[in-house]
Amino acid sequence: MAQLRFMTAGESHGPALTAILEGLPAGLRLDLEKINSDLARRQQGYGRGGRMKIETDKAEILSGLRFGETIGGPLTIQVKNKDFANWTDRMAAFGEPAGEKVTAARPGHADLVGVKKYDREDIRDILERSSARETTMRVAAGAVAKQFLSALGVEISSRVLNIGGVAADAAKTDGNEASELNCRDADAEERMKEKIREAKEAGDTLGGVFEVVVTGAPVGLGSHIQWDRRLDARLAGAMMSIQAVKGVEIGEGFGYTSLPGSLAHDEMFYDGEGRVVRKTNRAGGLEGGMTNGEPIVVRAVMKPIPTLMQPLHSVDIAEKKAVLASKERSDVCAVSAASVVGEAMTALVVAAAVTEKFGGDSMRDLWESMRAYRARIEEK
Ligand code: EPS
Repeated sequence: MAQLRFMTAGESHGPALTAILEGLPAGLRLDLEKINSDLARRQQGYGRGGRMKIETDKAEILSGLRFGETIGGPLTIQVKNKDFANWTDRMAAFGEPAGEKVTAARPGHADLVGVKKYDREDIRDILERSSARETTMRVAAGAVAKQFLSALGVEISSRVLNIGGVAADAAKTDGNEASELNCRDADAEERMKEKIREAKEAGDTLGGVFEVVVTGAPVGLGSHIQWDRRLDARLAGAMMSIQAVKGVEIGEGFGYTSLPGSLAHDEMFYDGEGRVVRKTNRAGGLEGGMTNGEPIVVRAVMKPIPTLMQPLHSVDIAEKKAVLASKERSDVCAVSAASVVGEAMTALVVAAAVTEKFGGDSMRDLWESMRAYRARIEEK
């Protein structure tokens, strides 16, 4: 039984970015527009840099799909880098090295460790792959996973909760889902934009917090049986794998610090029809590493982007002397983009757990297996 898995390839200024998804059941209808609209959502956001003006990311499907339906083979997705046209000499696969080497490392980036570990002299060999441009393919693959989950009644959304210390009121929902910063508190979004404007003027960058919510996931994805089968662990790992993410919490998360046990859990009651219901969801939809039927709630904190227009003190690896870090074109704040990447990573992890639990070489088999399981669960 193939569990859904994926890989990405490509450099930020190389010819193209690629993702391969394996383990999608045959018979899933895919809408290219839904992939492209998530790619566009990832590109938008107040505080994004110049690169987003160059690119209009569009997905091409190179394998695994015929006439809009998956056929069981690996799905290959490609997004071309328009900017490659300006980098053909410096990013050529063959030929003589061109362009100046990048030798001033940026604190907080993969630059210094990367050149040491991979025995390179040009930091560009590292930054091209460590760049958050790679998240384009996570979003493309995630948009496929979202369509797969949606066909099973599972939906995923995200929102930004904090940028540079400006917190949104989590209870507010007057913000537009398609707003520039993906914040549901319209008032806070204006203050976040002001904060980003100030940071930009100061040559600085900002981080923040985003939240991803999954609804409709069946009970029992993941398992308490082994550490690496716990779904909360897999979600946390997937979130931490997003460039610049430094912390993850599920449900009440770090808030548990100030709650006694009597207020920390989600009490269970029977409704009139013998179903177990809860009044709270502090566990964030996960108990014992398994989904419990409540919405899955994951939050992540993104550190401020380490490429600064007012660079930090650092070192030049060629001359072995003190310098200011290199100034690459970059974003002032990419938390709203990260929220779209968070949706994608969550979708990929939940979709993998679904294929693990229900198997199915075809969507028909999978629907049948899920239906029978749900019927048994209902009887409990
Ligand atoms: C990004 C593309 C990159 C950066 C940014 C994110 O493009 P370029 O390097 O050509 O400007 O704008 O990458 C980083 C912030 C980073 O630290 O690497 C993208 O597509 O999201």
